Amino acid sequence: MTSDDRTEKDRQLDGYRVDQRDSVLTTDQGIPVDDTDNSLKVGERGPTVMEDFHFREKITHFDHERIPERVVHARGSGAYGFFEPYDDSLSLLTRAEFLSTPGLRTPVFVRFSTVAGSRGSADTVRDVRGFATKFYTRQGNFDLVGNNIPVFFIQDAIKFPDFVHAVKPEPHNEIPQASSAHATLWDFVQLQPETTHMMMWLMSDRALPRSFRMMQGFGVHTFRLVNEEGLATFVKFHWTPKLGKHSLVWDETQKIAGKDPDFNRRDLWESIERGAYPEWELGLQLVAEEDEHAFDFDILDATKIIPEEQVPLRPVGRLVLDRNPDNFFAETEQAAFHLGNVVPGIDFTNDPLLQGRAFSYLDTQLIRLGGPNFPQIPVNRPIAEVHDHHREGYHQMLIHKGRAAYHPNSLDGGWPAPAADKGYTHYQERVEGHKIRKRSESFRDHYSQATLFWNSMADWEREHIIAAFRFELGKVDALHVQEGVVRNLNEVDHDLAVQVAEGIGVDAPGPPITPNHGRSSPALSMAHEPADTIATRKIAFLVADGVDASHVHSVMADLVAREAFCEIVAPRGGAVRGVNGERVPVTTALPTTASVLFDAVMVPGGEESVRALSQDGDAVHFVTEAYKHGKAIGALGAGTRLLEAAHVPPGSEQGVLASSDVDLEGFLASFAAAVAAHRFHRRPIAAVPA
Ligand code: HDE
Repeated sequence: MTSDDRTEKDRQLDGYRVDQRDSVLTTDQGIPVDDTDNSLKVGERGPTVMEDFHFREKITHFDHERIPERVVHARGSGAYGFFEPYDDSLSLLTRAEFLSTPGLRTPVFVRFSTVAGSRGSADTVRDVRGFATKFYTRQGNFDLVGNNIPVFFIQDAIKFPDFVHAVKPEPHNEIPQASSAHATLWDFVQLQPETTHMMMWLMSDRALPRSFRMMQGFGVHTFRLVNEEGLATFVKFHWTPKLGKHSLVWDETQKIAGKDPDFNRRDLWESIERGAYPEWELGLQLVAEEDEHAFDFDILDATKIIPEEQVPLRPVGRLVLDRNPDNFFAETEQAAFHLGNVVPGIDFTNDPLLQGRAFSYLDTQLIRLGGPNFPQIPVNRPIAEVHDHHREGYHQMLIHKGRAAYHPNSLDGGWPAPAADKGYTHYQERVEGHKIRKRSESFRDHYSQATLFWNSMADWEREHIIAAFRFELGKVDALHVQEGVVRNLNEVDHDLAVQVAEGIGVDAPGPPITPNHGRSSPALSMAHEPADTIATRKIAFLVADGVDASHVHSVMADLVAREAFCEIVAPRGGAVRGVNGERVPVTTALPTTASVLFDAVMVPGGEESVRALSQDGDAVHFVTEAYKHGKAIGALGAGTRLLEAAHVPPGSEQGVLASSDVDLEGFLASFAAAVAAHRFHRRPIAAVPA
């Protein structure tokens, strides 16, 4: 990156960065330290003396290094980048300049997260993923604190503590970690049918993203855009990944959780380090104020989507992440997102979930970051100027000059003064009503959209959903809870409920109260993703001594030209010997890796290499397991014999490409197409022992 490409936020952070190269060790007071390996003692065998200020300071700081983790979304990883609108067309609808100034690159920090697990939990658990974006706009910070699923579990924020207590590890024994497969969650679910739609998404492959870079993001709530005239338009925010939306399969995710618990975090970090910058398109669903009631659901209900077939996405700009943080704690851990951070031109609606969030996010930072001055932490600081009458508080970093920390004042010239027409003006919505604790009748239908989701799935997506329900409910140790969930599922789709009931061994339900309405929304399925790129897909080349190095070179050159990431995997590290004595450097040794960490496998030829691999249980398992998980598998020349050893049947329609080397061009094109297809879900794998 040249210095000209740097964002204003990046330059601001320079003032806080500390480069310790060529520096001597000092205390926090700047006193040089001559020895940090031995405490100050009376004689060589002690005792240690109290006056050892360096020892005291070192231990004290260490004792205080931890802060509370986030109460939800504790595990996450972040990156910086920018947002750029395509044109100025939104200027008619919103005062938000960052959405409508062509060429204006607004710096961003994005944090992705899981929800239920604690900070050290595995990345690939079945869970919702957070997708929180802080836009450092010239008009102040705007935080779009979204998820990778467009609906939520509950309709009213007052239910959030109940829901989170149910999904988190159970309070008596703190089991299970980072998993919804336990009785308390499903007890809550069966008693609170508003969760049904979200549970359909959670049991789908959406909860198992292959990469943060390959998942959608959603603002979830309906917000408002407000223009210069004060006119509003309802809006839903959508992030669409440039690399397409892709998921892992359940068996794979469980194995990755052990092999590489940092799988998604590493993937984000590595792709940015390699210059393959993740990118999303921002799309908006816009609904005129007068159409608020034009739908058969309430647009203020966060358990509902607006189907894209009804209100198509309007593409408005792109988000690019191009820089990893320098320090995880300072930046990613201390990043404080707040749904209440909006800029002029973006406003709230009366969605009761949204209203509650507007309180919670500020409140939670006070305990997590230890006081009201957390907006001064470098990652949280706006690039817009900040002037206020707030004073003091823990960790105050600023030296406010002047006498008058109040408004109005005459002693400091009346400054800082209200911004008049440049200021944030709340949308003047007319509201009236009785003060009541009640849910709107328009929030009552909990099943129609769950059915819409189910109807929109491809057959393999449905199989995965049924398997997920069977797994999760199979872990529930209370029969009445299992039965309660099946009763709710029956109102989604009878066949779904029957299949889940059969799998967990409870009685199949009778006919539902309301039969399946038969409608679908193709945009909800992941089966229609274009298979047009293999960029950043990880491909393992399985090799041993005696490998045909020309196969390695020609196939790898082709895949790299298509922007795939290739690794040479061999029984040991270092290098292997090619069939003509050449040195082939090894990227990863088999004992340190596994097929689950790759998207595809390539087995080059070379009699000796393939013979060795066929007798190596790890190598054979690598291929069998990749087959089981639906991954593209290629083999050239003698390499095809490793597929035989792994009992993997060749067949291009199922993504297994074995070639005798005659038509390399044809092989390369078909292999790349198979990798781009991501997964082959129709393989007969029931009996595959991997
Ligand atoms: Fe959050 N949520 N949430 N949430 N949420 C938090 O704030 C809360 C909800 C989301 O990377 C907390 O700083 C309430 C919906 C993300 O730092 C907390 C309700 C959506 C993140 C909180 C919701 C989200 C959080 C915990 C119900 C998707 C991580 C730590 C009304 C649109 C942000 C923190 C990051 C984090 C409260 C529901 C997304 C406690 C009360 C709906 C991505 O304030």
